[in-house]
Amino acid sequence: MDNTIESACETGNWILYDTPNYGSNDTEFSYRFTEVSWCGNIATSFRNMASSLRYAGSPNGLNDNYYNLYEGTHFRGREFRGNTNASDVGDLDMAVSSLVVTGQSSWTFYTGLHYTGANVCVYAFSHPTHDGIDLDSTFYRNMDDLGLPDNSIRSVARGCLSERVLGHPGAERGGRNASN
Ligand SMILES: [Ca+2]
Ligand SMILES: [Ca+2]
Repeated sequence: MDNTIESACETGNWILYDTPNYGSNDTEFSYRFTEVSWCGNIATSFRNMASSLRYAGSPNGLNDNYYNLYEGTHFRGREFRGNTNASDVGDLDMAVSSLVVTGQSSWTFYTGLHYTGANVCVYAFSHPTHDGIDLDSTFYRNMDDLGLPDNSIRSVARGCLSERVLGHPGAERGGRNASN
């Protein structure tokens, strides 16, 4: 199916890449979906381009609390992910350039090991729902949007432990792709 995908039916957070191996080259384009039971055409700008794809979010439940950190901007390259506190982020130490948060919990990201340094708390911004099935997620394509220096994240804690908060809890759920 290389370079042939033009439409899709999907649920959850999916990221498509122009090249194999999830766009390990930092100049490549990526394209993302955050949907529940959606079918449709892929944007013309990315039609017949996808050469790899991967899922962001929990492997266990659609709206389980989870985070995905990426080495490249736009969710490219190597990944560090989890659903619990991480006092370090393994191979992505001082390398994170984009991230995804899924679920109703907030997560706090730190520029120091063991939950120290500059920090920011992130709640989901996007709240699609369909037939009573909910998804909450947020994509930060670069660190500018998060307000932290590029390649600075070193640890992650569950919950809102920062004075700086992006998004908020208890967001209203509207129709498909409702945001707040
Ligand atoms: Ca391609
Ligand atoms: Ca990086």
